[in-house]
Amino acid sequence: MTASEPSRPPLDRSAVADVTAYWRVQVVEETASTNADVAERAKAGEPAGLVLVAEHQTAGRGRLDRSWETPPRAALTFSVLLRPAVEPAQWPWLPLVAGLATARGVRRATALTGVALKWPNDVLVGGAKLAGILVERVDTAEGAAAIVGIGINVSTTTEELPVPTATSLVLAGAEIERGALLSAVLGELPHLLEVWETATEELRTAYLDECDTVGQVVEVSLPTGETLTGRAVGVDDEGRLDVETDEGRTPVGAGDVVHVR
Ligand code: BT5
Repeated sequence: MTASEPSRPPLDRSAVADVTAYWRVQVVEETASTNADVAERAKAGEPAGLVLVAEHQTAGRGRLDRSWETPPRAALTFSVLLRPAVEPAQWPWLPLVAGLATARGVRRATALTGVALKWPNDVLVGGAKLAGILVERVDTAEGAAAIVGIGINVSTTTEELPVPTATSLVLAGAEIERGALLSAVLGELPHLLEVWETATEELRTAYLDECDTVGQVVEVSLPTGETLTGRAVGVDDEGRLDVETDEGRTPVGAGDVVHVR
């Protein structure tokens, strides 16, 4: 190791001891994708509460078949298995809930300022992408399960980041052990999941409080290939972004957002 190479110890499993009442944390050295593994486990009957962490993912997944790339031990990459008892209409809120838990966990563990959410679920620091979230729904014999995948860049260097719009905690000025970060994010989840299951209005208020997108002029690339430009004015009951354009208000359920101003 040269002086410029970051030190990357294995994740400290003892750091998650304080969240074991809710979560069963398992760590693997390497796998293709923790979301894929947890989906298989869910289909095989695994109960809610499993958290699978990979020291390295070789085929990490993003949304819409995109990839999530992180060097070994440079990031915190994990997936949480939930079996939510909520109405289907409320499910689109789940990625937003996961983003909120991630942003709060990062803030609590690092004391960084400038951590914010970009709709639907990117966590930004100083406007650059620190973390991504992929929520997948799978049907199982025990009912619908949710796989909540979270990837947070921790010690990734500028040269290692796959895109110039990304950043890491170290680049933002925070040094944190990944087990402690995992514990902080998992510690935020139970309360937020409870709010999700019971109180949309409280959740919306909490989300809007930390979301940078609402109030900005945005360009949204829609899954159809079209682009919608307008001002983001709110988030509706189904977690969709309300965008005001010359033609009126359009709720956007899925898409990639660029903050224009
Ligand atoms: C996401 O997708 O941001 C979801 C990422 C979810 C990753 C976690 S890790 C644990 C779990 N297991 C998995 O297999 N996945 C989850 P999306 O919004 O589609 O963003 C993907 C885009 O972000 C890529 O096309 C790149 O442009 C960019 N990207 C890829 N790797 C990145 C990284 N490490 N940091 C920041 N941006 C990245």
